Amino acid sequence: MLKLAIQKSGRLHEDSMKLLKECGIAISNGANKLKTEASNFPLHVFFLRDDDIPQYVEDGVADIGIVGENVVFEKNKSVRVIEQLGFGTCRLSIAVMRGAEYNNIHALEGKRIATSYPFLTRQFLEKNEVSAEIHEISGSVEIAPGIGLSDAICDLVSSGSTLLSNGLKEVETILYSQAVLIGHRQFSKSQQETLEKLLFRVHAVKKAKNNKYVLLNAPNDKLQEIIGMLPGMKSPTVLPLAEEGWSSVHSVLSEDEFWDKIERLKAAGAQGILVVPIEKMVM
Ligand code: PRT
Ligand code: ZN
Repeated sequence: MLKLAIQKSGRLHEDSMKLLKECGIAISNGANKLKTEASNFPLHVFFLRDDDIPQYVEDGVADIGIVGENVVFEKNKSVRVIEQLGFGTCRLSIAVMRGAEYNNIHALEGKRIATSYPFLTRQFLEKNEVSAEIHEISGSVEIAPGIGLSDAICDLVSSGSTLLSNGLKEVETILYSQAVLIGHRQFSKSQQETLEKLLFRVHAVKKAKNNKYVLLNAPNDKLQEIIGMLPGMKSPTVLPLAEEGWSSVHSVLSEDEFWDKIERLKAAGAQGILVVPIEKMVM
């Protein structure tokens, strides 16, 4: 039995639940519960505040957890990052008033910086040999300069619209973050086996998200050229069509090469191109 901690509510809750579902793990939504049990996998799920997850994992109250790297590095507990999960992406940045003069990091010398990330902010300033006053506040950090509480802030940014609407500009990025699976350091043999089972499924889900299944019709005289453009898991599948002189080609394309390849396939004579999302991909 493995105990997994996920965020009870907030930005990572939905995606964490979705990942479990995509891994075929059935749990009831526990938004109002502390704990639930998967019905088809040896997993208990705890619903906690994200800030508490590294501590619970370090203490072994939970064996593994899903939390932002920003929280993992800020809390600096004895846990290990097992896998990056690709959601909850954001960055931890320093921002100053839009009108403030800022040439380089030394503009922060002697300034007051409001943040909920005192550890990472201090570490960054020390690394850059800047001494500034850190004011730890727990919420609405972005309003601090506007009300005269600080000269700068260090906070999470995703779209940048919060900074913009508070008259702030981003000047330094301390960390790029995404949700990660963390774990403590002493798994029993059976826990390790369960973790490996879970990771096998997580990898299949992640891989599928980065790939598309492509089906297309190709005239036989262009077949070799078209096949040459397609990787496939081993090589593309080619089936004859009912219409003489044509074949159906099936393959898998990765997201980043997708648009470029589709254009080239069309130019080479491919027709009726269908692109289908892949649910799981096991290599
Ligand atoms: O209640 P609990 O303590 O569990 O939740 P929380 O309120 O501390 O965290 P929550 O749900 O806000 O965020 C959970 C995690 O989501 C964070 O630790 C990050 O790993 C990740 N994440 C991704 C973000 C953002 N993007 C994000 N944009 N967390 C917060 N923000 C906030 C940011 O603090 C700022 O206020 O959104 C605002 C900026 O967004 P933009 O789009 O305007 O730039
Ligand atoms: Zn929190």
